[in-house]
Amino acid sequence: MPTPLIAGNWKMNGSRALVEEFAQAFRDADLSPGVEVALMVPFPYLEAAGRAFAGTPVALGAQTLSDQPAGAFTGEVSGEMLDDCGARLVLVGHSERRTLFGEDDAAVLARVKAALAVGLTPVLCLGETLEERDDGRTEAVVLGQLEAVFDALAPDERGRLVIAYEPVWAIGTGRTATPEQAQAVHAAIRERLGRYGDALAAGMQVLYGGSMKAANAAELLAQPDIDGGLVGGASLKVDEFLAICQSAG
Ligand code: G2H
Repeated sequence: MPTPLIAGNWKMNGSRALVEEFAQAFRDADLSPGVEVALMVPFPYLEAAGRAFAGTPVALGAQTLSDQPAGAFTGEVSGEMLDDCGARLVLVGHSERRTLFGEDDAAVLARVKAALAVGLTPVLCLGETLEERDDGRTEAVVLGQLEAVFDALAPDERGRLVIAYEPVWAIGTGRTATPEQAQAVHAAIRERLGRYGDALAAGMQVLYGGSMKAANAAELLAQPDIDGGLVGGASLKVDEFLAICQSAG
């Protein structure tokens, strides 16, 4: 069984004060050592968060990265810069990046490779829209997004990713996939990962994201193929996020 991972995605929210509030709470928290915790904070807070989270169980993450290593790309942030600021993980292919910023499968793959090149753990996000689900295309879409990356990676690279399944219709809507709906897709993801090796499939952390909160985390995390959560809105409230982390242990 993979170690459970609860990753908070602050999106374009937060402040220095919130970083300090989380650091204090996690310094004092009674968390099971069997749970991994990460917070994906906005770029400007990375360095402060890296310092503040030192000595806590919280690993630092970012929300995206450039596909380029350096150069004349105004406004972009490279993987090496994230690493330099202490980030260990980075989201890639979040549905907001795919839909609002036009990142297609090729762009997602390029960012996964850029993250791997500097030793960051890419958290590869997959998910179908409501229209795709209603058309019965959930697995085709999600597994297609998975294969677009995994087919192009070397065997030794594949095991360095984390996967997050986030049904687009459940993101920030308050509408959560039922545990059974989520488990069905997670099982399909793990089965497809088996094409790249049984050990890889068994060891891969596959997180659920989409309106996860303290009230529904335990039943989602109890599903056999759900190895953690990618938490958006509920990761902005320290008590709520801590409760989710506790329910994973
Ligand atoms: C999905 C999730 C975190 P929320 O985007 O990535 O956000 O929990 O607010 O649905």
